[in-house]
Amino acid sequence: MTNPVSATLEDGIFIVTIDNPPVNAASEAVRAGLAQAASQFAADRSAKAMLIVAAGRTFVAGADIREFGKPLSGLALPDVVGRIEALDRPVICVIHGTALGGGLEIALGCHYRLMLKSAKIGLPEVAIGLLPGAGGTQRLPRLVGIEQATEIITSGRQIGAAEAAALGIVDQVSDNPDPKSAGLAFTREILAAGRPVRRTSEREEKLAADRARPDLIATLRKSVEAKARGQISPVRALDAIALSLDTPFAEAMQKERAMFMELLASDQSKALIHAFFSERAVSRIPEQESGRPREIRTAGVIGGGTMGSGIALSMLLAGIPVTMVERDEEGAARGRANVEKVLDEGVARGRYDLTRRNRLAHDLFRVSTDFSALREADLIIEAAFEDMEIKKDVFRRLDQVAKAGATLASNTSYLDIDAIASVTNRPADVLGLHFFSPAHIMKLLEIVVAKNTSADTAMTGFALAKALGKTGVRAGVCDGFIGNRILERYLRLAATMVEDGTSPYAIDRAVVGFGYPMGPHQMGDLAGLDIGWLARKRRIAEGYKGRYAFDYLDRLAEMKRLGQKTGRGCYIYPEGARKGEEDPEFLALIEEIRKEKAIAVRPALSEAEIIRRYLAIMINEGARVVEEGIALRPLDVDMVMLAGYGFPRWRGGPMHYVDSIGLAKVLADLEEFAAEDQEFYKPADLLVELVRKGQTFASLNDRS
Ligand code: 3H9
Repeated sequence: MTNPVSATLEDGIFIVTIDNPPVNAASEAVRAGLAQAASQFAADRSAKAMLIVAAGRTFVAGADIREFGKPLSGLALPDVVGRIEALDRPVICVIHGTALGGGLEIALGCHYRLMLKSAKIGLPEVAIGLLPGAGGTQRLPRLVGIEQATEIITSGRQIGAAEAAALGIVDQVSDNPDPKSAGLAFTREILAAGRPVRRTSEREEKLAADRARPDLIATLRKSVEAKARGQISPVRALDAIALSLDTPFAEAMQKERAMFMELLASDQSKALIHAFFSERAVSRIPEQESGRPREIRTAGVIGGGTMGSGIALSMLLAGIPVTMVERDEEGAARGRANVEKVLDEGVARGRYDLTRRNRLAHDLFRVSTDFSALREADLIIEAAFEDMEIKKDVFRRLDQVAKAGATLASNTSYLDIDAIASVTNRPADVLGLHFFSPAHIMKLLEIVVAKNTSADTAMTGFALAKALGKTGVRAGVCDGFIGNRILERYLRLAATMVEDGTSPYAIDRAVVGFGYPMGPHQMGDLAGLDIGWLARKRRIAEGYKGRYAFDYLDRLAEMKRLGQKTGRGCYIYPEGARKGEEDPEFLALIEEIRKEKAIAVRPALSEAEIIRRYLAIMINEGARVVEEGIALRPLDVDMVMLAGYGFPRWRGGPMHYVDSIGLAKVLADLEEFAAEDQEFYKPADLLVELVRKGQTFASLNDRS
């Protein structure tokens, strides 16, 4: 094992450097190296202080997540931090890049902390189903108090230098971009001032104040539980934080460790770690072998409606200049107004100031009615009306004006990219970029690689996703790509269950109970019921196959009860409310339709039964999407459902989830349901094959 931790003595300062690329994770070797350095410093009486600094782009980004799931080997991180804190001369660290999780916990074990201005800190363990397990739940409350510590630990958010200093987590912020020289200067200051050893674990002032607030933990628990929506790690993190009030430090550390180990063994942390690695693995695509992304300095967007303006915004917010082209002056003005409205909201919410807003709205953003305004654009995204002829017309015109080497994309959510590309003389430069509404917020970007899309073009799509801070997932061409194709299945299932006798409200409750932020009817109301209605009309025109059960939603759309925007849809929204109330008239309407269609109504399904069906149909379509090569791997399906469709992240996505409940069980469920509708529930060949071979979906994740 090479030692990633080195130490030198310079001018009486014992400098310890951690060098474990790419993110200096606290692996077994790093832990051993730090412990060894601490012993060396303890023995070297000529050293007046110890300075911990990291090489490369960041301070320690946490424990080594790759070691999780394997038996602990070597020293545990909390012990290493304890040894550092116990040293009898000042220990200082300098934070650059990101000090996250175990990385920040090492820093909290130091006696003084310097942070570079550009750096960020955080305890994001809850995001992977854990809690800070190297003293974070005990030391942070001693610095910032219980309330702040709970907010920081249960949100897992990253904190900038100014806030960290204001909260008292770090002692000083430095403008010096070089961690080592900044750290040395700070250490000399501390020595010159004769500042003493100051152990975080011995600081009691903040906790003393919190002990005088008897209801504090109970109040915090209510809000943490509500936000966690079924995820256990934030709630357990609060349990651990609460120990700091009444349990001696050493004993609380042992309990923190036990709770950490309990979470590490949980299905939730396995699912969240799967999501963490899948988020990174999705960008591993076959095209990276030969393709190189093209630079995107300027972009164009066709269409200033909801999608077009959202796409323009997401690029503007990433600093990419955008020219938006609309049909006429009125459309252009509307497009600009859509963009500016959201920018104004950003100012009102304090996300950025007026200067930045004006820079984005005026220096970086242009609207035009002339396609030739797109002549210089490196990337042009079409977000016109969802109609093949309109799209083809747009692409013919783009082909005329776009410069050679420009990337041409369509934001279609289901149309055939090959057909769209075929009207240009450069199909290799064409791809699908399927954004989700609201495009400047939603994390998912489906990158649709068509038959003729070149590797460079595909890679450009992925580079764009990264620049926009989105999760790009590669999809092949089919109706609905990955996400909407699976969505179509479970919406159809929901409609069938309603027609057959189950309340739409029970379905929403079951789905929310599973961990989704909302159920299918709440989602319909939020998006606008006209959207699904129009999509179904198209499907009917193209020849809808199978049982049609959406009459109850079509009827609402016909009555102009379109959801939140009209104050009434599946739910009633009292003036200004975003949470709907159940509507007895809607239930009566459903009853009427059941009678009209002479449906043999069955007893309402239980919530467990609703979920059993919901998952079976979702997983089955996920398997088909993988089998057909529309998704590269099961993990790509998981990322789509997590980043774009609200599948609870702590369940890892449908394909990870099915591995944990057993493929054979889902196959048996499908075979049972197939008695009701042979075609709808027909098991995917891939599912059948995996069950036969006794394999999991995870076994397919290694191929790329
Ligand atoms: C913890 O600390 C528990 C303790 O409380 C208690 C212990 C007892 N380990 O994201 P990137 C890999 S829990 C192993 O693309 P960026 C990552 O997979 C941990 N590997 O870069 C990728 O590999 P590849 C708490 C890690 O610049 C490569 O590094 N900490 C780890 O966009 C580059 O990563 C966290 O949860 C890790 N900890 O973002 C922080 N982190 O190239 C997790 C990264 O093979 N990490 N890798 O795909 C992050 O949030 C981001 O990676 C970071 C850099 C912000 C650091």
